[in-house]
Amino acid sequence: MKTKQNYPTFIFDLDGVITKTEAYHFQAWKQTASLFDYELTHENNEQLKGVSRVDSLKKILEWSDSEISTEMFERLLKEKNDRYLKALTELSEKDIIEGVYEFILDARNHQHTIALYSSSKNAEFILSKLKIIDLFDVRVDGNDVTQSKPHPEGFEIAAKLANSPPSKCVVFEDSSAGVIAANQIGMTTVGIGNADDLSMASRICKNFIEIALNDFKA
Ligand code: B16
Ligand code: MG
Repeated sequence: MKTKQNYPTFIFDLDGVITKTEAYHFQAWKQTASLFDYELTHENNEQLKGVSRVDSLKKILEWSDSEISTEMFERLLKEKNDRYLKALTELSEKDIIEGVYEFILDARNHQHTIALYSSSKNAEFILSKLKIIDLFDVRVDGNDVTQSKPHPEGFEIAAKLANSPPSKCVVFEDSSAGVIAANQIGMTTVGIGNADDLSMASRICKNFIEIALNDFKA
């Protein structure tokens, strides 16, 4: 990929930054947790944001003090994902979070490289439903990594594919796991959402209405 040396590369998270699929994950996991008589709370859900499907189920088992066989583990992962995908049936471009599409277009017009790093193995499917898959020069998702957020592997891969040093990458994340991961390798982090959960981000914004391309001028 051609380097655009003078401009930071923007790396976007998907769930919670580009579209609000987090509520669907929460509903689907709630049902899984209820099998263990465990009521999944919003605090629990904050800790599941950005975390892979496998690691999410491990956390639920830990919280509910439960142990299950490998077969059951695989079955619950599949059932959760089936519920989640069913909830996404009607997902469309109307579900893109306010301001983010316009920001990406503006950034593309100003020669910024646009990358995605999502922990989701459904990322390509979701981007297609939102009809924005072509906006990304680089896409990394849960299928490309061996270790999920808060490990920085996915951000390292995205930076490499974008031909950009981590210090020249700006990451937009709604999860503390994602912010921790990107901070670890010296990327600039912009937390999108609740300030309490994202206090380690370089900057925190409620949404993209509060963000302008000029904020990232070198
Ligand atoms: P899937 P992100 C993450 O996406 C979600 O925040 C997290 O809740 C989910 O468990 C994870 O993807 C895996 O998703 O089950 O679809 O593979 O926020 O990194 O875009
Ligand atoms: Mg997210």
